[in-house]
This record gives sequence, C-alpha cells and structure tokens, in this order.
Amino acid sequence: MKFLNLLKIFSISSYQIPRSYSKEAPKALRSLKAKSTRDTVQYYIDSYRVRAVGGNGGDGCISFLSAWCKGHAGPDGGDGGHGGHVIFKATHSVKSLNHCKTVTQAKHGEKGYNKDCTGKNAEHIIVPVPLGTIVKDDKGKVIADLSSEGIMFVAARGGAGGRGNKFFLTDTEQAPDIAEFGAKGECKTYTLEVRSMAHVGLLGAPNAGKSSLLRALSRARPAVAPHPFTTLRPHIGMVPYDDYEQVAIADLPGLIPGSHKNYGLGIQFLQHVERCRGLVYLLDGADSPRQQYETLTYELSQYNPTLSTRDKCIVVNKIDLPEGRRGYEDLKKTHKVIGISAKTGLNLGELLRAIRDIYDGEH
Ligand SMILES: Nc1nc2c(ncn2[C@@H]2O[C@H](COP(=O)(O)OP(=O)(O)OP(=O)(O)O)[C@@H](O)[C@H]2O)c(=O)[nH]1
Ligand SMILES: [Mg+2]
Repeated sequence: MKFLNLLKIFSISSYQIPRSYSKEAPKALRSLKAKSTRDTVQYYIDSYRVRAVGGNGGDGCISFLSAWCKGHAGPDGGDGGHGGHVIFKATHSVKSLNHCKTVTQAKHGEKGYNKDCTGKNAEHIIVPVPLGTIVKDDKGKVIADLSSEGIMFVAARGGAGGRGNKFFLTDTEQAPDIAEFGAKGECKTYTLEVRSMAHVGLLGAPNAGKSSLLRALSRARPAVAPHPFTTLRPHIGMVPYDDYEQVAIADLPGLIPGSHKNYGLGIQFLQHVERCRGLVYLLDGADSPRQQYETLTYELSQYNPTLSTRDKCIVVNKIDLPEGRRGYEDLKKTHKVIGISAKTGLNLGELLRAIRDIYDGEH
C-alpha cells in the first residue's frame, strides 16, 4: 500500500505541463543575485547636448627635389591628409546617451611630405546612439531621425587636406612655391534625444515612493529619502519575465501642480514622460491620493492631451500604513486601482502583471 502511494505521488509530480504550452500569463522573474554595493548611482540620460568638431585637414608641403644627377628635379611637395568626420550611428547595442561626451573632436589629417608623400587621412569617429535617436540642431529643428539599425548621420565633416606645391606645377610655372593650408573641420552643436526611453514610466508626486518601487521591482538602485525631489534625473530598471521579455521601467522625478508652466522640474520632466509607452500613476495613499490623481491628469492634459490617453494603471502606495489603506479604500470605490506597499513588497505580483499588460498593449 505504501509503495502504491509513493508511485502515485511520483507519477503526479513527474507529469507537469511545460510552462511554454500552458496558457498562463507570463510571470516576472525575481533576481536571486544580490544587488551591487557600489556607491555610484547611475541615472539615465535621454537628452544630451553635444558639440561635434571635425578634424582639420593637413597642410600641403612645399618642397623641391634635388637629385644627385639632377640638381633641380622639380617640386615634390605632397598634399595634406583629410581630417576625420564625427558620425552618429544608430545601433541596438546601446540603450542610453550616458556614454556620449559633451565635445567629440575628430583627429586632424597629417601634413604632406616631400618626395610626393601625401599625409595620412584621419579616421572618422563613430558615436553609437540608441535606435530611435532624434538629432536637433541648435535652433531646435529636427534634422535627423536615426530609427533603423546602422543608419548614420555626419554631424561634423572633417576639413579637406591642403594641396602641396607639386599640384601647382604648370607649363609656365615650373617652380611653384605655394601650397594650401588644410581646411578647418566643421564645429556644430546638436541636441540628441532618445525618442523611446522606457516601456513604462512611474509618474507621481514627490515622495510618493517611485524610487522605492523601482528598487523593489528591479535591480536598479535610485536614491530613496523622506524629502521631496530626491530623484532629479530618470533611472531605468529592467524587469525580466519568464518568456524572456524584458520590460524597462523608468523612475521619473516628481511632478507638482504647475509643472506644465515649468514649475519644479516642469517641462523637462514632462518630456521624459513623453518617451514612455505606458504610465503607472503612483499615488501616496497617506496623502489624499484622489487629489494627487486629479493633479497628475490635469498637468498631463495641459502639457499634451495625448499623454493622458496613454495606457495607464493607477497604483496606491503605502497601504502598509493605516492612513494609506484608508486612502486606497476610498479611491477604490470610483477607480480601478491596485494597492501596494513598495516598502514591504505587498501586492507587487499584481502590479507586475498589470505592467506586463501595459507592455503587451492589452490594458
Ligand atoms: N510606509 C511606507 N513608506 C514608504 C513606502 N514607499 C516609500 N516609502 C517612504 O517614502 C519616502 C519617499 O520615498 P521615495 O521612494 O524616495 O519617493 P519618490 O517618489 O522617489 O520621491 P522623489 O524622488 O523625491 O520624487 C521614503 O522615506 C520611503 O521610505 C511604503 O510602501 N510604505
Ligand atoms: Mg525618487
């Protein structure tokens, strides 16, 4: 009998339907690896002003050849090499503009030499940028949209190399003593903007617990503190799901009344929101969540009415506190909300499923 029972248990446990064939919603994978203890906090740069400077062309050379058998063998000054270009190239292998430098200077071309030797051309500098980067000139006009893999934009052309005196040899001028200087490289200023920054953005008033939530959901480590405007730049965290999809979640700086008039971090903040596919409205349950929700929707609709119609999910945080739970119960009567606690990890599974629905466009 005992043997039969054992057989029964074994046969049930060994016959499990593989997850890939089941119709269940994808589950978020929680990382088992400990977070890094390094002090550096990495924020995400989605807009960057850069100066691209092309290399100068090398100067042409003035030289006259004097061979042992022929004293005046003629001019032999070579041309200078061309300066390098600065090129922006779209690639899927970079996700942000963190690696970009404020000034990118290409190398100069080498000068020309005697014996008709041309100077070496400088190599071009190729700056990788994320797919979907928009290049704006210094007047704010969009001049390039790097939306597909490998597409390039020449940001600053290098100067052409100057010609050496050999070039100026003519029938009438047999000993030209002139050569050209290399041309100067272009110097231009651009603003690079990553059009799509994250799949889901965490939107909320200062101190609502956005950074705490990103810490709880992903391996990112934005600073958390009990005072407003702790986060001044966006942070991105990745949430992996068991079907190998990864959802990027952005912790954005806090939004205050009047942001559309550029109060607080204002317009700059709302530009970050524009680059998210869907939004999670994170409300502080202990601080009149209904009013916070109305402020958020009002500010978004004032800045850009299409923002308030994006896929969204309303979340009330801090339900571990009695006043937080009261705020949650109150808002639940009129809206579809998820109550969570970023601090204790309460109900995060439900939120992760809602985030996945926003990602899949099913919300
Ligand atoms: N009790 C409780 N406290 C929380 C919870 N989530 C966040 N807090 C606290 O709320 C305070 C603010 O949290 P942050 O994560 O820095 O808030 P934030 O929205 O990122 O704030 P800003 O970056 O300033 O806009 C911190 O003191 C957190 O400990 C929660 O679920 N329960
Ligand atoms: Mg924060």
